[in-house]
Amino acid sequence: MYAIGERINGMFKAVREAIQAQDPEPIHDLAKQQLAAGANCLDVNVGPAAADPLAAMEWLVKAVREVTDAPLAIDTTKPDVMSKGLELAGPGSVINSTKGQQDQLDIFIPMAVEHNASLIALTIDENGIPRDANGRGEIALRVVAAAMEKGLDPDRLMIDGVILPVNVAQSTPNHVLETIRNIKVLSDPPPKTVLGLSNVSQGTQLRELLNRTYLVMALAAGLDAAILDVLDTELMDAMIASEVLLNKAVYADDFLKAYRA
Ligand code: THG
Repeated sequence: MYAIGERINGMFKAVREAIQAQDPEPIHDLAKQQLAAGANCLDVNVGPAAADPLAAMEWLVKAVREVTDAPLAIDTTKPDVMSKGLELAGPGSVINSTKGQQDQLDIFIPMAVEHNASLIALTIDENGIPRDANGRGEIALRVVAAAMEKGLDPDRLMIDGVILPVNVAQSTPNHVLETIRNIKVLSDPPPKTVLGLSNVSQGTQLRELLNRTYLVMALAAGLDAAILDVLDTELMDAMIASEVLLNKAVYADDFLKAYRA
């Protein structure tokens, strides 16, 4: 599974304060810790409270780049902020994210091609989040067609079925699992699938238990990537055990250690 570390996000107080104070130390630490914990890529989000999101993204990406060349997922809805983030992060980055309506695809698909980036597309459009897996699949199909038309490889496209907190929308986890399974047969080769895992447990009790249980279920449904808390050791252990049980990593008696190495 492609692990995208979620922790460099202005939603977290420590990150928000580091951005405000222009103190790169906490950002350096979060980048290094997440990579050491197994992140393949780092999500970079200035948070909803940033006064000047463009300047904040510029500072944040530069701060991360002071300690690592790892791929970054630039997490913003704003095209100008995305463009600046991609430029500073360099090729091999991830656009996180576009919605599925045509006007958004017309902006973000060419941006992905131009910057040699991957693209996360949410199964949301001008009508909001679909009620079920069929609605999500329809948007995904539209995105796949638009990507083909504009020359973005399906393996550089990641479809996000949009998970919601289980305490608010209890049927959503099932709809998203069904969406992941359906996307595998959308095209040949199919696009990748991704989730913002922690969304499933926002505002609930026993968050870690819900997160790791849902990750295992989503991996069994064929999930390729997740934005998740890689610093949660039990979560990463469950991910590794799933890879072994799904025959995607070789079993060895010390499989946790072997995978981490
Ligand atoms: N899909 C895509 N990108 C995403 C999401 C998604 N990016 C943002 C988000 N969702 C994934 N990242 C997070 C990061 C943190 C939390 C949830 C998802 C989180 N934060 C604590 C909370 O809200 O309770 C903050 C607690 C604190 O303040 O310390 O849970 O779905 N493509």
